[in-house]
Amino acid sequence: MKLYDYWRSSAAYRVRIALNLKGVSYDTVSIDLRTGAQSATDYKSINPQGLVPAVESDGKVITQSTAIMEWLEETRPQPPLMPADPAGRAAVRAMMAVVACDIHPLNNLRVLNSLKAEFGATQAQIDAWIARWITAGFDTLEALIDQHGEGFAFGEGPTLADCCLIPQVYNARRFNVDLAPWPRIMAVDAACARLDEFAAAHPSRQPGAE
Ligand SMILES: N[C@@H](CCC(=O)N[C@@H](CS)C(=O)NCC(=O)O)C(=O)O
Repeated sequence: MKLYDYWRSSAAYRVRIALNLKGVSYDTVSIDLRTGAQSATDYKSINPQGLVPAVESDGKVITQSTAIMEWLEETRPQPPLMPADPAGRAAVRAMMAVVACDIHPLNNLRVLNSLKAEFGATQAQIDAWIARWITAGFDTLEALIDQHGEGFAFGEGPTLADCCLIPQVYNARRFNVDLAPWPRIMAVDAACARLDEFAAAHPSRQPGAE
């Protein structure tokens, strides 16, 4: 399996965690977002959207991190990263969506570049924008973890909710967002950091990391 990856991409980081938890070995193809490699013709022939991650397996390409993780769960059910019951699965998907639909897309590189280039936003305004959407999403996740978490975001073991949450916590730290208001998220982050599968997926341990 090939993962089209970038060390600091939080969407790719989600997939790295899920691959590690499933025990799937893979080769990394690094797409350097700093040089615009994601928009090059050769990469766009893999992912027409020009975003990482993408996965190539048995001649098929799969894009979008949540689709990749759900595909992994369906094709490699052990260990399960989704609860057994439909209501539990819906709760995990809701947490995934808070990160992948309601926080991350607003803070993505192309959005930040557009705020700067088209609307003249200063770095201070960009930082406030990033913190605003992380705060809204983390307030929600804190309440959801209170309802569903028992050590991890949902239940007593890692699920796809943690695969989405932990990279978003990394992004919050990267942009100097104070995490003190969300003690439950912090506790989940600490629990996940103790697992090798999460530690090995950390951006600092990827090829090309600064
Ligand atoms: N919804 C997509 C988001 C992918 C995404 O936005 N990837 C970012 C890195 S985290 C990217 O490739 N950005 C390049 C750009 O904005 O030009 C997913 O979950 O896979």
